[in-house]
Amino acid sequence: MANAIRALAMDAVERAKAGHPGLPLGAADIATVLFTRFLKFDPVDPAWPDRDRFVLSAGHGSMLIYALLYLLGYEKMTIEEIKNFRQLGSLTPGHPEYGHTPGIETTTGPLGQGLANAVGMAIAERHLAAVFGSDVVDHTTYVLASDGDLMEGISQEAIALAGHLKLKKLIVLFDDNGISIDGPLALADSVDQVQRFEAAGWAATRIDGHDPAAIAGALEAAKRSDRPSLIACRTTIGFGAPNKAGTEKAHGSPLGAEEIAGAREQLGWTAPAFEIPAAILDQWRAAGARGKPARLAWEMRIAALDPKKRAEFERRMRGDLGEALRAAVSDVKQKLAEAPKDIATRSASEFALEALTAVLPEMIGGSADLTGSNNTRAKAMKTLDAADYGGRFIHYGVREHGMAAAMNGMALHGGIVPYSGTFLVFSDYCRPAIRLAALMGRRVIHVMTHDSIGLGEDGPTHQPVEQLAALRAIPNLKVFRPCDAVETAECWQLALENKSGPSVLALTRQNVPQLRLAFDAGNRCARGAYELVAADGAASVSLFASGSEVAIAAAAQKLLAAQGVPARVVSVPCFELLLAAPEAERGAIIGEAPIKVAVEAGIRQGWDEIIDSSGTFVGLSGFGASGPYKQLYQHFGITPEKVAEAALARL
Ligand SMILES: Cc1ncc(C[n+]2csc(CCOP(=O)(O)OP(=O)(O)O)c2C)c(N)n1
Repeated sequence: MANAIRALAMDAVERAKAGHPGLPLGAADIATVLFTRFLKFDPVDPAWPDRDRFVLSAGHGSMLIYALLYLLGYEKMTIEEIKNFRQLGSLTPGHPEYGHTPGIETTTGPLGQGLANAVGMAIAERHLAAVFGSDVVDHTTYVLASDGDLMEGISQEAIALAGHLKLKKLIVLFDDNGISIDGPLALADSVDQVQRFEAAGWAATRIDGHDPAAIAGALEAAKRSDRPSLIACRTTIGFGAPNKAGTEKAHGSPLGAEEIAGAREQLGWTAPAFEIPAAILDQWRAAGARGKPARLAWEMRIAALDPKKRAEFERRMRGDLGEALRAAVSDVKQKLAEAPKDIATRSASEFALEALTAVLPEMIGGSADLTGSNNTRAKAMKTLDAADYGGRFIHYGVREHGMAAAMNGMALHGGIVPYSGTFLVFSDYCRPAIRLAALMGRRVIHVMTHDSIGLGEDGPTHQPVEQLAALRAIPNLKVFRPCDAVETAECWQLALENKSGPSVLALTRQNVPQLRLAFDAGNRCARGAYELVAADGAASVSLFASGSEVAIAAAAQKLLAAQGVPARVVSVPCFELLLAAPEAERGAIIGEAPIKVAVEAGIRQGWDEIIDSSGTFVGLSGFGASGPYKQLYQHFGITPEKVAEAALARL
């Protein structure tokens, strides 16, 4: 049965003239034992909520999972798809893509991410089991990880968190083949992975990854463990290839016709390319049918649940927020209209979160050791830890990358809307995971505070300058930078309603005045920008700004008015929404004023889409500095006077 995987992998890579045969050939025995005897799944319903999750963290070995999906009888994975490996539009892209191929749990390829996603999936499982009971949620998350996955720094964050949280239903199978692209691992690495995982609180063992009995024994032990488990499986990369096995030559290129012929002989595989002998295919299909009774039994249990509980579970798995969100946001805005708050937007976010987390139990918050600074913890939230998986706030530790990737895993698992916090400048430490959330279209929300030189004395290492532009460059990511407490509530609503992608909320450390004093029933941020202050008469100047600089623009507008220059102020909390608005609406928001000035305490990049290259930008062109924030704004010339001057200079 394992040789069926091997044959499909070598033949598909050969036909595509590109791909990675080494891992599927080496890990075929591990995968065969796992998928035929342990993994709980049903090809008839790839999205069955209580299925076990399998993450191929080493995404370059994609032919392993494609071969499995075909052999097990996933309807869409036909032999034609296998033949079309790596071709445009096929279900068999170079690296596994979530949302594209049924049966793929997460998009992998950037090494280490899948492993960290799996930690999030395992957290989601424990949490939902605590909330809904093990009758409803009871599954295991399996990972196949390579040397490369374990060399990446993110793996340390992920395994430390998993060990700390005692995620006993997380099992990592390490394809311990001692080979990476450059050659033997010994060129670059001498870590004892078993000891490393043990040090992080895992159960860890080393076995022969070509011995089915040893693989099964280790999996059985792992399933009984009270800790997450690592099974280091000694394998030979390119197993079966007569000359290339055990060498980097098997890693990432077609084996070649001669080597494939030799492998067929060595493996005793006589069937032609892309043909699986009926007896073997039947065995695989029988393995694929194995999970159906478990799925049906689960469906019976769900059907027998208290209807309210069942509806709530199904709502959460669908990711619908219901009416409660709108009412909660409206209530927050009413309160702000009655008693305006001149507070930092991070505090405004906390104010909104108190209301939102109260009505949305699927929100799981957290912070990378900056809870008090990010204001992400609502008072009623209990800590989610090994003693109480039912808690809703995760202390991720100083692990921004692992946190962001675990959040992706929770969002992929379903039933949870993860949000968390760090400083905006450390978005760089989260970026690879944010990019994948955007690529996969998953709803994760990053609260990123201390969003400019406005953080003051911590100085240029902590002052984001290029991060807003860099985040805005990621497709399908929404970057919100609200200007006051009301916009903060509105942006939270938009982030939560953004079901098909991640969002970043860039929030201030320093206080800002509440600029929106009247109650608006509608969400004025929904188009990404809007006229906050109208000009007295036909505007000759449009002032655009985001976040803390909107108040500066509003003050500049008054200075200009005093000089008889009619100017309007446009608040721009979200570029992406503005640029996606229909042209006529976008045009109306941007307006006709001949002079356009943008103000943002960051670099100019990106603003030209709004103010054109002919517009004037008041912001930064280099790093910040250490000092009290008001002095920094003076020092860098981001003041109402300078903004007014810049506009006047253009008249
Ligand atoms: C973050 C990241 N860096 C680099 C790569 C390119 N890359 C793909 S596989 C690989 C290493 C291959 O070694 P290993 O993980 O042991 O896989 P094997 O050779 O056993 O298939 C590298 C560097 C990548 N996919 N992701």
